[in-house]
Amino acid sequence: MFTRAVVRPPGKSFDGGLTSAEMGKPDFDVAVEQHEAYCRVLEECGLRLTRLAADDRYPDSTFVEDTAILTRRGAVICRPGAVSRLGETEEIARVLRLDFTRIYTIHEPGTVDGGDICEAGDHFFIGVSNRTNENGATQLARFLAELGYTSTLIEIRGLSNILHLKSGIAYLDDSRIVIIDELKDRKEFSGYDLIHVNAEEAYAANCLPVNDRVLIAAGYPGLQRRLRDLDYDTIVLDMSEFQKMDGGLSCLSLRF
Ligand code: CIR
Repeated sequence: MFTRAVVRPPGKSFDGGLTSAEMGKPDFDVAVEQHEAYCRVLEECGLRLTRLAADDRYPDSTFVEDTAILTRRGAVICRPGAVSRLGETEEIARVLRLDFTRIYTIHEPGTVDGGDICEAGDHFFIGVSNRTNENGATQLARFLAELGYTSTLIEIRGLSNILHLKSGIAYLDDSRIVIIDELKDRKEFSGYDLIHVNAEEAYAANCLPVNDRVLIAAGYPGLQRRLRDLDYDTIVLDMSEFQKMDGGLSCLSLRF
């Protein structure tokens, strides 16, 4: 069960962030409203939020997930793969030190974006992407091993349609993984119960289990129906402005 989360609303510079989506500029006011709705839902799921102030120096800083990996046994401060995001970890590290006693840090030349890390019980999938390099992935695997977790590296550099591993998979529970077509035949996922998301709904693969609910982006009825049929209690959230900046539901919080 999660009891806490760290969030940060988008700042005025939000539309200057990195993106590959050709969906137009995000509307700042709508983004702030969508973020607030997201925060309310996390609270409804029982989480107490640490709300950081918006930080205009870092346009992508609302995507706090990329700055750290939080586990029950300790935290790892990331070293984001985009130069413009490197400074985001400073304040996150300060905040996490208040709650975590075991904290590791990814060091140069390693890079790790939290969006590439998918926790699946006591196992972690680590995406090696254009943001998370092999050096960073290997450092992280070592830290996780010291914390008593196993991990597997998943190569995703050949996939042009996802930024991070978690853009394409979400671990629900009971060995169940929501997964896009491009990843469903990877041997690393062969022991799991896979819920395929078709190409038109690929964005929805980044859904987010929070305690006994599953948050899902609005506009993806196929996945929503599948989850409901499997008895998941879903909450639908409009994510349009974050999607324009390549962000999804998981990116907007650090849960623990
Ligand atoms: C970036 O390119 O870094 C941001 N515009 C989006 C980050 C999304 N984060 C995530 O998927 N965990």
